[in-house]
Amino acid sequence: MARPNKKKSSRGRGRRPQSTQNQAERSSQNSQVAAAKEAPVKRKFAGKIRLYGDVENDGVVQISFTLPMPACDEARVAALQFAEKMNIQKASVLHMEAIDDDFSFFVVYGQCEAEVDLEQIEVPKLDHPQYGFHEINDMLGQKLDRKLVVLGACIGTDAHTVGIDAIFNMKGYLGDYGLERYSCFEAINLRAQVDVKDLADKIIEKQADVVLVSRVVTQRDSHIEEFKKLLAELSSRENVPAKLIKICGGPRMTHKEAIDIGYDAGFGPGTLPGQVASYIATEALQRFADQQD
Ligand code: B12
Repeated sequence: MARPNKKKSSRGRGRRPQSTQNQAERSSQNSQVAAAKEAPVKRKFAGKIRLYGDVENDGVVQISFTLPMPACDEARVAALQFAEKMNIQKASVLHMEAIDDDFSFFVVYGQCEAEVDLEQIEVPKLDHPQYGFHEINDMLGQKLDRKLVVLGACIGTDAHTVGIDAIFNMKGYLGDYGLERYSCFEAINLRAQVDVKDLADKIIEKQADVVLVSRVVTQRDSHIEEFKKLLAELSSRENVPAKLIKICGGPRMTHKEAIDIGYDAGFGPGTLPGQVASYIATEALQRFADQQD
């Protein structure tokens, strides 16, 4: 990638040297990441299970839904028929409420025979190591001769900035520093309502190493469509960095869905910036460390 290397002296600009940082501040800052850094959780479950209501394997379930009809006796029967068609037996309506003249809300209780075989469940997960803030800065500082350019945006008409801000914000999120705080990243948060064409322009202009894309509005799976639009836009452009790391995230995103649609990684609810930074560090070392002069 043709980008002039920045001098190593730019590392740590605007941040107190590590040695002068208060120990308590460092340990508190790293506490969230440390929690995530514990050994991978061993599976504590196996075999077939049923829904748990009052006692194990009773299959008891409570569901709620809305019907497009007024709350009335006919609606109550319709709700029970829906439950039956969903294989919920011995169903009873616990709660019916008018939520508008022509809509009714239900809570239905019943029993379901369905079983799930846990042995058959495979969930692709990110299995990179979890590093601390200082570890990442030191590691990338030593192995790359420049800062990684990390762009972020919440795309399309989506106005929700809080999620992408949580990942980028210098001050951090839940005690975990955001990417802007890392001396190894040039982190640029374009915030919300960013058109994918504008984001693609920026990726090319900055010759970004990483793009972080957010979608919080997910109605009718619009998040998936919007994430795909960015990929389509990038594939129609020239001079897109060949090794661009593409990450998407939001409250309804999983890593599996992200890789299924062509991203490198996906992050869901409760993501901490340090988890994203650890993934970027791991992936960047694999992709870029061999490009050093
Ligand atoms: C605050 C809020 C707003 C604020 C947003 C202010 C702002 N500057 O962002 C305002 C009032 C503007 C707003 C507007 C709307 N909102 Co709103 N809003 C919320 C609310 C209450 C909280 C969202 C939030 O801030 N969460 C906190 C952050 C930290 O969590 P997060 O977004 O999930 O992000 C985390 C992870 O998902 C992940 N993550 C997210 N993105 C990314 C990206 C990457 C790359 C990575 C690695 C990780 C990552 O990391 C983050 C930190 O852990 C939610 C309901 C809720 N309780 O979630 C509704 C909600 C998101 N809004 C909703 C709706 C419908 C709207 C409106 C369409 C309402 C309307 N009819 O006008 C408009 C949207 C207009 C538009 N053009 O987008 C719906 C969305 C429904 C859906 N499934 O699509 C929700 C779920 C409310 C609801 N139950 O109906 N909203």
